[in-house]
Amino acid sequence: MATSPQNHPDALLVKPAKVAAWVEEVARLTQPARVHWCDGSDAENDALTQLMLSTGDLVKLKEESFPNCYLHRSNPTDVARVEHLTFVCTHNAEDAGPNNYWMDPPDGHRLMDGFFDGCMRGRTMYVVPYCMGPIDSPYSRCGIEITDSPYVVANMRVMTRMGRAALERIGREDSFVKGLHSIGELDPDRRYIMHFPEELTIKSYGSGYGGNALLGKKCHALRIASWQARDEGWLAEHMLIVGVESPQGEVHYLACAFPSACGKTNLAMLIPPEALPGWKIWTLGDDIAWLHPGPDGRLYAINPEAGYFGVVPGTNQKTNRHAHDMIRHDTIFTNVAVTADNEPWWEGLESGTPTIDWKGNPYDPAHGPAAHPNSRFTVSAKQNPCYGTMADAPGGVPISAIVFGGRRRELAPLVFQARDWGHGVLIGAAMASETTAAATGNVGVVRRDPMAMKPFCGYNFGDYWAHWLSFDRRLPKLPQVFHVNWFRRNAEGKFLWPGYGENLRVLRWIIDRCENRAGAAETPIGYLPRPQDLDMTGLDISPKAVEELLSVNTEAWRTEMHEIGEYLRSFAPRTPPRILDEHADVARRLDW
Ligand code: GTP
Ligand code: SPV
Ligand code: MN
Repeated sequence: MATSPQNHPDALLVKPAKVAAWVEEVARLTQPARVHWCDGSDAENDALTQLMLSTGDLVKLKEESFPNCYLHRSNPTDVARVEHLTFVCTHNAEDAGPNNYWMDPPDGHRLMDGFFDGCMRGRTMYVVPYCMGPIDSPYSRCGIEITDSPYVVANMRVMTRMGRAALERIGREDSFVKGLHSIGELDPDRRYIMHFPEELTIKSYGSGYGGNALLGKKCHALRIASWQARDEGWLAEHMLIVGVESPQGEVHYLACAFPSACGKTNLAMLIPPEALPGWKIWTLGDDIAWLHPGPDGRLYAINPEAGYFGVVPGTNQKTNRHAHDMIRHDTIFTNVAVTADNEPWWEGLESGTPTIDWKGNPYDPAHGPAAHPNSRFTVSAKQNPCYGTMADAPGGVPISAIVFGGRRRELAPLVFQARDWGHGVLIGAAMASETTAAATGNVGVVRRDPMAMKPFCGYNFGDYWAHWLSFDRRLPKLPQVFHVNWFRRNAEGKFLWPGYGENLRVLRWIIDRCENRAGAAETPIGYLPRPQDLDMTGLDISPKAVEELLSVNTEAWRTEMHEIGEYLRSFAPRTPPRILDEHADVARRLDW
């Protein structure tokens, strides 16, 4: 790609011609007062912060206890992803599949360009070059986000490798993902998140929030990347990546897919309980994994992100001390409450009293929680006390186990293991979970969320399952596949399993199964640990609770398998026959 001569203040940035041409085209459409190419420098970030403090986009938090921390209050109608306004535009509607809202690409462009026409008048248009993944990794992919939101720029700087190095890489490569974003009027009736995977293009209008607006994240690294991954033989997944080191120094890497607000950040930063001395946890990623067949026939993972956009409520010294400590400096908080002396506050924090709620009003418990249930922190991964430096390894880390998981008060046991890869893909495809505040709509309703990708798969789930199934032809050394559920409840509605740090006991069994050194019972749905197969040293849990957590209710599972069958078949004619065979196999075992 050739480069064009520089045009003004950012004179030190070399602007690749393809990028410059697109930026000009967008500027003609959106009519900004100024164009700012972001270099990612500290000086640039300081200036943006000052600007946002002056406009009220950011509020400074108490410097003595929360140095360099800021609060952003988003528009109260703009606090979560909007799945009903998120579209995948492909020439053939079947390619987007029943799992996506679809529009014909020309219609999608017409609709969006109508919104973008003149929308940046009087505003600054920021050109944000970013790299998803280590800057020197062959697996990384770059993009440019054009946005009129300085808050988005500040977040993209933390969440991605943003600025000069990314632009240089784009200059060396031939393609980049084009993401056009404007907060518009923040009007829910003029809000769409539109993807054109065949053109590597994203257009997002009318929201400034997280996954709707930080286009490198869900829009690029999952929806567009999953499409590319299918064509190129890899996987882009809604997964954390964690390294588990035993007291003997043996390290295993796990990639775990849990739906939004179902425990990825927490598991990725797990603090080993005192009863399991010598264990260490390394966080590689907390939300997205790109998985590639590696040279030795194993599956390798990189985290395309550089920061965490994590759920705030529930974070405290006991649940996750690392997260609690990590967000005490250099953090952007979105939609939390504040105390009288201007410290951030959220439900689950064990000290302080909220005086101002997330909307900026005096706190009144009659009006709901003080912090929004989907309030978030944005923080650099480097601030994580258990940051795994292998996250920067260009070749990624080899994955021993893939773990699927949902939030289910009933049915799904604490953990079970797939018989083989095909069965594992069925388990992923059959995942279900209670909805959470991460997306607008009802909370607590069980829905199918295959591989935790319901909101994020950029193409037809039928094709996606076929792609997953194909990996046993691509990979001689497949990871083992498991399913976990930390969220089972008893008749009184209490969690049966203590969760958080104690989840390490389950990870241990998973690793030991991968190494063929742990026992299990064979059941119709897969291998389950018997109570004696889990290390319960020092854990205060009743034998009855353990029995319930490790039981398979055949009758309930028959009903479940029936529903799963209907669901899989609803993707016909794209449902792969092989996944129906896997389904029939489990159904047959349940009828024994
Ligand atoms: P996204 O960023 O939306 O993709 O979510 P995530 O999967 O990273 O979820 P996160 O780890 O932020 O957890 C969401 C909520 O689940 C928080 O309120 C946690 O406190 C809670 N949670 C996490 N792990 C556990 C657990 O093991 N047990 C219980 N009971 N709750 C948990
Ligand atoms: C999720 O909802 O899964 C998130 C937050 O990780 S967002 O970036 O808003 O999608
Ligand atoms: Mn997520």
